[in-house]
Amino acid sequence: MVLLSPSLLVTTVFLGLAATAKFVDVPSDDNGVAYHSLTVSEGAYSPDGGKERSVYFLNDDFGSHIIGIDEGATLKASHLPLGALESLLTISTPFTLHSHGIHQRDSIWMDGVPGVTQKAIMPGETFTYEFKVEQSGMYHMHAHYKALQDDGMYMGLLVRPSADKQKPFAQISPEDQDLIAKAEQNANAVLLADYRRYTSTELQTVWDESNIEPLCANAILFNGQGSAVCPSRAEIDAMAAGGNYSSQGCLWPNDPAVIAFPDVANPDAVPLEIYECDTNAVNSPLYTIEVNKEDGWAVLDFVNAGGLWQLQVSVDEHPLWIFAVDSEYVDVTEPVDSFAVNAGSRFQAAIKLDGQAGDAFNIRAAALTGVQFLSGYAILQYSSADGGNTTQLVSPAEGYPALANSTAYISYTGDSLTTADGLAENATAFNPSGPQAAPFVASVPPSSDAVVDYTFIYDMSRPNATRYAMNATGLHPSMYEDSDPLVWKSVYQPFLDGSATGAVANSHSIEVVDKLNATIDLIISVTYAKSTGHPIHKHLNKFWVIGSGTGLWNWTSVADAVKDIPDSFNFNNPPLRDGFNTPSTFTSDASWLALRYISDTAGPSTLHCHLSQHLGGGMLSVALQDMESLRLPAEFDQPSS
Ligand SMILES: *[C@@H]1O[C@H](CO)[C@@H](O)[C@H](O)[C@H]1NC(C)=O
Ligand SMILES: *[C@@H]1O[C@H](CO)[C@@H](O)[C@H](O)[C@H]1NC(C)=O
Ligand SMILES: *[C@@H]1O[C@H](CO)[C@@H](O)[C@H](O)[C@H]1NC(C)=O
Ligand SMILES: *[C@@H]1O[C@H](CO)[C@@H](O)[C@H](O)[C@H]1NC(C)=O
Ligand SMILES: *[C@@H]1O[C@H](CO)[C@@H](O)[C@H](O)[C@H]1NC(C)=O
Ligand SMILES: *[C@@H]1O[C@H](CO)[C@@H](O)[C@H](O)[C@H]1NC(C)=O
Ligand SMILES: *[C@@H]1O[C@H](CO)[C@@H](O)[C@H](O)[C@H]1NC(C)=O
Ligand SMILES: *[C@@H]1O[C@H](CO)[C@@H](O)[C@H](O)[C@H]1NC(C)=O
Ligand SMILES: [Cu+2]
Repeated sequence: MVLLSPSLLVTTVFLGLAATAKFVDVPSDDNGVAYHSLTVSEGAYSPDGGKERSVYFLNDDFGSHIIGIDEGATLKASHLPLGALESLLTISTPFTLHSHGIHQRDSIWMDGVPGVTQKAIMPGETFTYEFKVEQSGMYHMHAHYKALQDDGMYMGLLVRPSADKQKPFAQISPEDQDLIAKAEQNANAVLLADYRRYTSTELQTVWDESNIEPLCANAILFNGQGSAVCPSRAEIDAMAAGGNYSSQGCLWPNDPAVIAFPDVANPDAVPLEIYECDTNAVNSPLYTIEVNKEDGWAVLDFVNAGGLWQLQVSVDEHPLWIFAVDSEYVDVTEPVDSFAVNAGSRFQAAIKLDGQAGDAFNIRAAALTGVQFLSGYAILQYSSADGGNTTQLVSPAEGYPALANSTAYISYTGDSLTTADGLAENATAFNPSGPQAAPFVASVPPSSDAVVDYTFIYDMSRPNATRYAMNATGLHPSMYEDSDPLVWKSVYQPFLDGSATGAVANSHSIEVVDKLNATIDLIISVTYAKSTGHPIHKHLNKFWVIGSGTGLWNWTSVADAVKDIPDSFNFNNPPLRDGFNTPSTFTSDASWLALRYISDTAGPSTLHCHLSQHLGGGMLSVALQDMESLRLPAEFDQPSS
């Protein structure tokens, strides 16, 4: 491993220039190792031309660092936090990076959860993540410490499938399948993220002081680029249907709909500027994906790397053939016009390049929430024919950046548009539980009456104004992130023998699975109203989404529930995912999600809500799986003192 010398590091000063996504191809060496040296640094930046704020850069890139490796490679990414250099360049916080969706079958100590699979990396330390990637598709790596992901600490990881892997492209077009496979190899990776002009630490302070969770983003970024959008008052009022929304399209902090704990809420402690749109930030250049009509097809790989909103995504006038979800090929039989991507999830789509050379089309991402109206934009630009000009972008209305004059499939709030809006046909949206979400290579869970070794029922609740819980009190980051990790025997043993005491044990969020290959049901039970949904993410291997519903989960097992409500379950072709949203509780007081998986890896399996403020509020649990067989390499085990 080559360490950069401090003098070299000082020269990597970022000047706050607009970031452009730099896709870095990381080929494997003769030993199959793809080595990528990574520097995490800190500085002031504004992606949209508005107020600067403190952010993190990965190799000087903001929100746009993406690497590509080949399936089967061993990725070695070395993180070199800048230590005692000048203050602008000093990363002042501990952190870890989690490789989201990567199985870590033989490398659980590389899963990147501080206090669970490793000790947090301290300022000035270096750490090398090294693991074999036996999967393919779109992934991301992101901070798993506090809500640092929201400050830009994330990057893309595109794993190109091996040539002999079975691919679903003949289902899209038998004659074009090779073109699509080629487009997949040259995919355009897009890291989506909601952006806020305030750091996660500043927002946490506002939350603590007001007892009102801040729920207002300022822009939606595509690979670190985006523009504020400040629709006119008339336009906001038309969307608001009588509600009182700010210029940023957010419900004000004194609105009962965003106050969960009225007795302790103090709206006056919330700086209202958080909720106002910055009209100076409207003309920032949009991220542009250039495509060439001669290629016939393009592939777009979207990741929701944001921590706040689920996003509805579409490309104007280009139906999306969604061929992989959460990096798993799905049964793609017809295209859709848009899809909803929950925080942490990935959608890979092929589009047919039916536009004309020089044409431009808008790519849209709309926040899916009742408490904010917000869309972000990027541009799909067809290269011009020789000497030709490309389409001029123009602002469609007051408060919008310059956009293409193309026809939308979704509204500013993410709803599908219809013939009533002038479309020839109603726009369609991907159904995450429908047949098109089924794995392409059949993967069937143990059946409805299977022997289930463990049923864990998680009460997704809000113990108080600043806390979220997976169960009981929740596992707040302050309870584990800075501690010795659960992979160490001295730390996990008390949980196995029942002698654990203290806050972590009392959180009732550490479960024990005593054998490998156990069949485990996870019931995610949301027991409070007005939840837009929790995007539940499981580390290590995937789960099957076997059921969901609204109303209170009142059974002790899936088998009992199947007897009462068989239509709420699917054991034939359920989605195979590593993240899935619980149903919203706007029209009922409760909802549930039933997930089934096989515990095929020895070690702690982390399960949590992927919304940063929920994770930061304590919505996390850990299953200690077959810990007796876990063998840590000496350098990751507890140092003997
Ligand atoms: C909307 O809320 C803001 C902030 O609390 C307040 O200043 C304004 O008067 C309210 N407008 C209406 C029409 O209620
Ligand atoms: C391209 O645009 C330039 C400047 O607007 C114009 O002079 C030129 O004629 C255009 N060329 C074509 C092929 O349209
Ligand atoms: C946008 O396209 C429509 C239909 O093609 C056209 O009528 C309209 O004039 C265009 N608007 C602008 C600003 O170019
Ligand atoms: C299209 O959407 C409109 C408005 O929601 C609805 O009334 C109509 O039935 C839909 N048409 C079709 C063919 O589904
Ligand atoms: C949730 O907490 C309760 C105690 O409040 C406990 O009995 C139960 O086992 C916990 N559930 C899980 C999945 O840990
Ligand atoms: C919420 O609960 C946590 C843990 O029990 C406690 O530390 C915190 O002070 C509570 N906050 C409020 C606002 O009650
Ligand atoms: C677990 O399942 C895998 C895959 O079926 C199998 O290879 C392995 O031997 C099993 N291990 C145990 C301990 O059951
Ligand atoms: C559980 O809920 C279902 C559906 O809401 C209902 O039909 C059933 O009666 C309930 N069972 C119990 C024991 O409350
Ligand atoms: Cu949540």
